[in-house]
Amino acid sequence: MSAITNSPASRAPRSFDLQSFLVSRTAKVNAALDRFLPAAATRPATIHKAMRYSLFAGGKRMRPALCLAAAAACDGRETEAMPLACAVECIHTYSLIHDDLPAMDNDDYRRGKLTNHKVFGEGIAVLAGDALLTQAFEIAAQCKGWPRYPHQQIFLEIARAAGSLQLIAGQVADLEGEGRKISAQQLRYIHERKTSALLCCSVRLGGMSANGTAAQLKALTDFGYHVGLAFQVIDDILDVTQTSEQLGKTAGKDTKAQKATYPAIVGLEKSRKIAEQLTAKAFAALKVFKGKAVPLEALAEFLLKRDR
Ligand code: GRG
Repeated sequence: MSAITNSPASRAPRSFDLQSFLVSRTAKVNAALDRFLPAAATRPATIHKAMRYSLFAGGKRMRPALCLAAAAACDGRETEAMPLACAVECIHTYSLIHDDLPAMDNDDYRRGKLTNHKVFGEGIAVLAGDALLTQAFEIAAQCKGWPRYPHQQIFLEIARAAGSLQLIAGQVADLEGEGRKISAQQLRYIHERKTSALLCCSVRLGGMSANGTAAQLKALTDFGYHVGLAFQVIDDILDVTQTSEQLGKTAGKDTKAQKATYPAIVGLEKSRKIAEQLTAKAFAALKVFKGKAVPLEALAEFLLKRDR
């Protein structure tokens, strides 16, 4: 990945080095997650090994990066956003472990490694997912709480994004849509919940950790919603254009499972256009930050152009 350049489609200034930002923030997030989680040898060791196996399997850490960048856009301190960035990554990892189970997407590879149930067995994989979901709330409880956003508000934010009206609703609709012809509108419903809700929650939590104003939170919501939708369109494109080695998970699964995706419904070219349009909307939402949201802009652009 190279530093952002000033091509017409590129919004972040040349001086911003996204690669350094991602490398340094990933290292900080990994160190914090390591502190927050029980050590691998803590009894019962199997579950702590299984939780750590998937958490440290090499995810891109996009949700924590978005959370920290959103805090910076609102003049917040990254150290205060860190528990929330880690909480979101725990929820994301839990959802991946459960999604890979034979009862759901039935995948053998994730993040370039064997899936959790392939290594630890299905029972422990279910429990590792459950434990990471619960761990997220324990970690979030360690945030300091802010005048506009006390702990209750923070918990509500996370619970709603991960709950049966958002993340789980998206997964239910995804499961029920397999092998069926669904409309672009129904597909949008799935993407809003399965993908966009947690990405949106990540930036909102970053803003909350900076005690952001209602106007700032509204802008972050708008940004997160559109980046989240673009993220899933790109994910669907990568599923049909990249190899399993490049993705670190089984490529071509959507076609095989007869899943509705943007490439399947509108074709690859139109799908790319849609992802660009969604990213442009995300950029537009950042206007209120008057140049202080450069890392968020760079992340949105990176997510649009990513190849894995
Ligand atoms: C099981 C409740 C439950 C939900 C599962 C995560 C999920 C919902 C399904 C997995 C498949 C999928 C396409 C999810 C949409 C979100 C997404 C694209 C996840 C992958 O996120 P990345 O690319 O993964 O950020 P890494 O591994 O880099 O963290």
